[in-house]
Amino acid sequence: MTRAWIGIGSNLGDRAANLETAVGHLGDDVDAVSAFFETAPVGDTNQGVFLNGVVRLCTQATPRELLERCLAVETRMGRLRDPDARWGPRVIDLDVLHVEGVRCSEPGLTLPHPRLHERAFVLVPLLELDPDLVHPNLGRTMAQLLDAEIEANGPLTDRCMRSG
Ligand code: PH2
Ligand code: MG
Ligand code: MG
Repeated sequence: MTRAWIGIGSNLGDRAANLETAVGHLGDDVDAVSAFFETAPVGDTNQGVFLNGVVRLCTQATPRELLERCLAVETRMGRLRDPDARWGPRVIDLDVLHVEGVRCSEPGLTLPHPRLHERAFVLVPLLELDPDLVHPNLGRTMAQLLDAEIEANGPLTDRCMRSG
């Protein structure tokens, strides 16, 4: 069994229900779910506020199978991909963030996720689950990476707040 971390996000419709539904669709492999966080949109800032979280799986699936599982959940939940708005609003987004012991760069699948370390909306929930997890390419813990992110982008207030 391998541990894997999946980032989940939504900024359309009932965002909390969308995240809960996605967790349900990830099935029996779900090992832990972070709190959900209200996060300001990164990239295309002209869209609604996101709700983000991280799910830890304990799984026998390969990284490629995990990617396919995530895409299948997105499709099942009615996600429509607009090629002109890669970072636009979405009912649900599931990203494979990290798989224990895996470093790869293949078409459609780079692990760890290439932007993991620069996104508070990923680091904050990841840190809640596994603060001592080390990024295999950067050699730093999630806690250290979040410190660096805050150093670069300022306080989390107004851009990543625990929901509820
Ligand atoms: N996802 C993106 C782009 N920007 N911003 C926030 N706050 N949360 C996201 O999940 C997110 C984003 C592309 O997947
Ligand atoms: Mg994403
Ligand atoms: Mg995605």
